[in-house]
Amino acid sequence: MVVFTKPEAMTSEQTRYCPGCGHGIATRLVAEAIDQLGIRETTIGVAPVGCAVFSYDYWNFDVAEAPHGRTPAVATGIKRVLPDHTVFTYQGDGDLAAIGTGEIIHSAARGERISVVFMNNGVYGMTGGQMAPTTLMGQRTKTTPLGRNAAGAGFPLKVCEMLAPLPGVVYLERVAIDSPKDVIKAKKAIVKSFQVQIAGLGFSLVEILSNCPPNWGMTPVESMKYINEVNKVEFPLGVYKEPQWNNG
Ligand SMILES: Cc1ncc(C[n+]2csc(CCOP(=O)(O)OP(=O)(O)O)c2C)c(N)n1
Ligand code: SF4
Repeated sequence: MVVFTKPEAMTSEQTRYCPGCGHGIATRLVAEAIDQLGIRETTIGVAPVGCAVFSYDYWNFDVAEAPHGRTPAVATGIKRVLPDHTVFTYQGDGDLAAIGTGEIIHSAARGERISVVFMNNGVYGMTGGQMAPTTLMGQRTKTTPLGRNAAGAGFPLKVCEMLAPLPGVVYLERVAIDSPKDVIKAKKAIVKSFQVQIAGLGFSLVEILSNCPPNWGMTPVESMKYINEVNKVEFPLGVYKEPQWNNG
């Protein structure tokens, strides 16, 4: 009896994500979702700049690479040229919520029929753990060594809450990857986001609360506990916009 196999939508490449990094979990969930829907031959991912970029080595389907933050713009172009394909972006919080804020807001405002998988780990992971727009109040990072304070660095950006009022946005959910129950929910949300796109409904985004153990100065286990006890308080999980399936 086979109990565990590699998804067809993943290659055999060895991971370069750090041990315990949530990118490893989410990269696999995307592949499992694509296998579940049987859309591997018609899916195109868009990888960003940041640790999320490594995903293109691990996925066994077409993936384009975008300049930093321009990920939704590249996905928009691909989707408009190939409307029958399932097109998604896989972005960190530096890519999506800092340098790429304009791209994500305007893609959402236009109601582009793309899916976005948004990895919120609260820091710029690849470049060594600088503050991101999603860094928590008081959180120590390389650029906020005394902890983020409002006077100097403002408040965390809430992407789901920010995009929810836009009429072109049809589905928004915030999930996490710190427990088996949350991982199952995260996969369901990714599947739903692809289904929304296949049904032609409009823009959707799944925000995943993730970790960055080396830059948080924690072990993988401590970082998972931190997501549960701290991150989920600032970023409540849940559906921020439910799709209306008969609107298509
Ligand atoms: C135009 C441009 N500016 C800055 C950089 C440097 N840079 C590389 S990755 C990165 C931040 C990535 O952080 P995030 O999107 O949160 O992804 P993570 O690594 O945490 O997954 C930055 C600023 C770059 N590559 N290109
Ligand atoms: S630096 Fe952080 S985000 Fe990047 S692979 Fe390592 S743990 Fe993951």
